Amino acid sequence: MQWENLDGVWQCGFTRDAEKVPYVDHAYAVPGCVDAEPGCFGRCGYASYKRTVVIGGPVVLTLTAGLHSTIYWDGCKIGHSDLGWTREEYRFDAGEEGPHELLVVCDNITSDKDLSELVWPNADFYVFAGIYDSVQIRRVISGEVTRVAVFPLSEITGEVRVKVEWEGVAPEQLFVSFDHAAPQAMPCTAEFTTKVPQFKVWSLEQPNMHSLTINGLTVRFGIRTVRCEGRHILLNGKSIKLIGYNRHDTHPQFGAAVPNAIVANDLLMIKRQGCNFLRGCHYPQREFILDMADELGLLVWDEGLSWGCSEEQVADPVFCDRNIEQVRKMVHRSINHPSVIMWGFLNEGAMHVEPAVDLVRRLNEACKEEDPTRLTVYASKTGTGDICHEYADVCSLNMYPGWYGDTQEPDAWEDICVFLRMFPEFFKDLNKPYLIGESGVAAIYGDHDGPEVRWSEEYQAAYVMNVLNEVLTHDEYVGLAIWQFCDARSYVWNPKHTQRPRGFNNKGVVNEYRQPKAAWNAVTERLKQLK
Ligand code: ADA
Repeated sequence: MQWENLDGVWQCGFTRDAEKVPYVDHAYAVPGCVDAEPGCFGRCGYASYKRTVVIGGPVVLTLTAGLHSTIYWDGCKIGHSDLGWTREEYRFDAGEEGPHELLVVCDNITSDKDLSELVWPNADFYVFAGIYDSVQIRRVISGEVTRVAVFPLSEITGEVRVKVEWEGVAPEQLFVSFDHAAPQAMPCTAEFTTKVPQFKVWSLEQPNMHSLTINGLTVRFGIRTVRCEGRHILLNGKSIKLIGYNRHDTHPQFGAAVPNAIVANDLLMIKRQGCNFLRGCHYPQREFILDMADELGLLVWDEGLSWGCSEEQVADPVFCDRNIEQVRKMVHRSINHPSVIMWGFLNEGAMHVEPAVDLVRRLNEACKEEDPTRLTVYASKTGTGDICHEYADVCSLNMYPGWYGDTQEPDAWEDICVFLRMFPEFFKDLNKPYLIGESGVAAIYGDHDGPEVRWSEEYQAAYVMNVLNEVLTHDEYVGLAIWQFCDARSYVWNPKHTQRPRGFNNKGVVNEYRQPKAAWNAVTERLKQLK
């Protein structure tokens, strides 16, 4: 199977007027978010990306865009997606062999009028009208193997379950090769179990990767297992503590189309600091992010897009179906990454109302149907009122004690830790791992007013260190994802976000250009003590 990469410089434009779409007035890089540019940023509207593609016959086009995207081929609509950040595939007949026009129209328009929307105006991260990842196209060739999924079954025996998909008529035989050894022929089958020859386990210390080639299609995978045992998470049979960050995939210059070199450096910073965990907040993670986590040895919580959904939304059938569709696509797409240990969904949703129970149960089932080998989780903000924890494998809460209260004075640090400790105690009868999915406070990069002054780097460092020490020194916690790795674009106009100076969520321990704040240095020093 041969994908043609369509990245490069496309015709492009941004307009606030739907009547003018498609609107192109200059050239722009793809992957890219034209509304990250000065002059477009902060405006609601439509971005059009256009280029010529030379191909013909039945094809499959794949891309990741946001928030909503519509695809046109020679002026005819061939697909639409409401699932921002989801890797979508569009199958169509490209027509005669020769040059054709590909047009992608996407928007950054969030709305609270439609309950089925996955992102509402109050979401605390900027939604870009862009093409977030590589655009690829391939010809449909009957009998061609198009997907190979590898499910590790045992880190002791190296046994794996393999699922194979192909176009149209099944191939006569499968030619199977692990790690580029001489292919072994076998009768064609959609599923089989086998042992990887001379296998090496994927671990945090030695993230060994393998490759599997079937009829010319090569995928990478890792042999590791993850499961819950009471309040522990076991990686390869050993209990682990997850320490790391929430990372928004964003950059002021590139929007949500963060170049690979910046992604690689972000994850390398996190790994070098001594962390082992990354929560990909709050949407499906792009392939390269997971590739880097695989290669560096980081454990990932990959998550469907749905931020702060309301009581009405969790009861809305379209919203529920859309959530399940996007989570299935996320799992299906990212199945071979050993770094991914948890599939997440419904960040800070209305988990205190009855309809949420059914939605969480269905989401958990969908994940397990696609992938029985990983855990499920959601980050709750409904505290002791949450009635859905029993339907996900890991219990996780987002905690900002003392930051969002109405006090201007910092709460006593011990009060904050006492508050945090209430929750693993309250939920201990679930007998599930308990993870702090978010905790942290904001600091303006360069503000050194001292540890008693909110918004200073020192105040943030003191807060983060108190939460980190609490988690490191108490077995009730299976881990912590600090909120957050880098400062991330949010919205400056939303009244709720008076706490978003510059239109950023400033809770990064590094700023938007990845320049460390005092909190980053404090965490680095603390984690050195663990070595
Ligand atoms: C919530 C939310 C995050 C961010 C955070 C904050 O926990 O899940 O996306 O908005 O609050 O910074 O307040």
